[in-house]
Amino acid sequence: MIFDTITAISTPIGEGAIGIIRMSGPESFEILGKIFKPFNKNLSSLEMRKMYYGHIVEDERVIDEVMVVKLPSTGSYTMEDVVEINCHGGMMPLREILAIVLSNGARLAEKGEFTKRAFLNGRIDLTQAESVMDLISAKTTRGFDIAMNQLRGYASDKIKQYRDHLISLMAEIEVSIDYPEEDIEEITYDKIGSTLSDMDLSILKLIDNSKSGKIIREGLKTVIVGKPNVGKSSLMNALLKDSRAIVTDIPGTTRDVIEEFMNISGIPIKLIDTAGIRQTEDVVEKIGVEKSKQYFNEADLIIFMLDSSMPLTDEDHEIMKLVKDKHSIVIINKTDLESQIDLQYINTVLKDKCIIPTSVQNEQGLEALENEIQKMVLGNEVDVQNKEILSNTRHIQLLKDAHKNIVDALDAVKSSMPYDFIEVDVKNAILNLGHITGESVEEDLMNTIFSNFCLGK
Ligand SMILES: Nc1nc2c(ncn2[C@@H]2O[C@H](COP(=O)(O)OP(=O)(O)OP(=O)(O)O)[C@@H](O)[C@H]2O)c(=O)[nH]1
Ligand SMILES: [Mg+2]
Repeated sequence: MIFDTITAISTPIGEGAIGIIRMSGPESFEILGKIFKPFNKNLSSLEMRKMYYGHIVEDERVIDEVMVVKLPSTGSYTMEDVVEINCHGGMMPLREILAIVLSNGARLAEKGEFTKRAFLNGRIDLTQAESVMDLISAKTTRGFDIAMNQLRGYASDKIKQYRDHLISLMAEIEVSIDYPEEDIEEITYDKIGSTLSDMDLSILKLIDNSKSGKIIREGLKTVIVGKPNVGKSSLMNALLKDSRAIVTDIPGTTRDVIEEFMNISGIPIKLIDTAGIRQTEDVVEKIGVEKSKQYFNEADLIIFMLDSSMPLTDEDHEIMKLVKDKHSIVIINKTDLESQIDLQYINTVLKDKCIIPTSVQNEQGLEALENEIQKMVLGNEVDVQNKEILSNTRHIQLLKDAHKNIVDALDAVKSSMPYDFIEVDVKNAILNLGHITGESVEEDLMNTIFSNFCLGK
């Protein structure tokens, strides 16, 4: 494939010691030749993969002192000729040099275009390309490890292996349909069934592993709910060790939703403090309460807070009903005050929940809460060392789709449907798996994926 030459500033915006401008494409070296004056060297003598000191010049005017490196297409990120210009950090040198590169024939790269080229030129598959973005945005070391394993292609290998199995199965089925009279070993329902059952089990296992992968990548959405004034914002602040949310003794203090990330043993927790749920006529608070309910529904985990210093109210009862069927932890707060709450009742109604007494004010019970959250996430033993783990929602959904195709195919086998029917499901499974690694990928999907990247990557 022939491409034009793209360029972008590859370091973050803002002041820094150095900044890097990158070019990739067939004209990279030629453009460099027009704008770079190496110190004590001839341009033609510059070797690949070596850094050279010199000046970026425009019409004899020196723009900046730089270090420059040329990377050949055989060993670059994009598999094209690449030039990296290390200049002084800060917006002025970076912008000026970028403008010069552009005026000498390069085009400004779109978001993610360098990585897209690596994909299009076959250096990495789509799963690996997407993991590059995960690496950049990883919030904890566990998230980083998963993304790194993905970049190394462990998950892709597994998916490709499944896909290859299905392709050979399909080939066998097809031969039986097309050449029934030929003297070849005939495929049987038993054989198709056993191949598909094996596949069914391994894909289910991968889906199961990946549940924790998604949490580690995106954070466990943890929503603190409760009636007004129980101490939700105080808990948020205590867990973050920061006065992030406003705390007062006035019920209805929090009106908007506050979100912050925290890290519990490498699990990113997206902690969400919400407005206390109650009936209210206040227009602003009402919107806040509606939002709380919406977040409640989308939560991975609910922290339901009660105030031990007062008897249960209608609001508590209402929330309790909602919490029952949710993944949740119950916090009985303000245990430093005299207890007025009916603990026995709570223990009965929420008997299968973990109930933790706390005094957020005295920092009591917080450790127990953190331990419980950790146990809940790692409970189904996320083996992060497990290298074959998918963490990206798009991948997991496609894997689930492929799994559904296989279950359908198995059903067709069990009811001895004609081979054509089975073949359709197998074919769809192959397509869905191919979408994960990019073996079969449409243009617009590809564009959507790469547009999520940052500029210059
Ligand atoms: N005695 C005692 N007071 C607490 C404790 N935790 C929080 N409070 C107090 O309870 C009051 C309400 O705390 P907030 O954290 O604002 O409560 P909230 O649930 O966010 O309230 P809304 O935002 O109005 O829904 C404040 O005066 C806190 O200082 C505790 O463990 N013990
Ligand atoms: Mg609050």
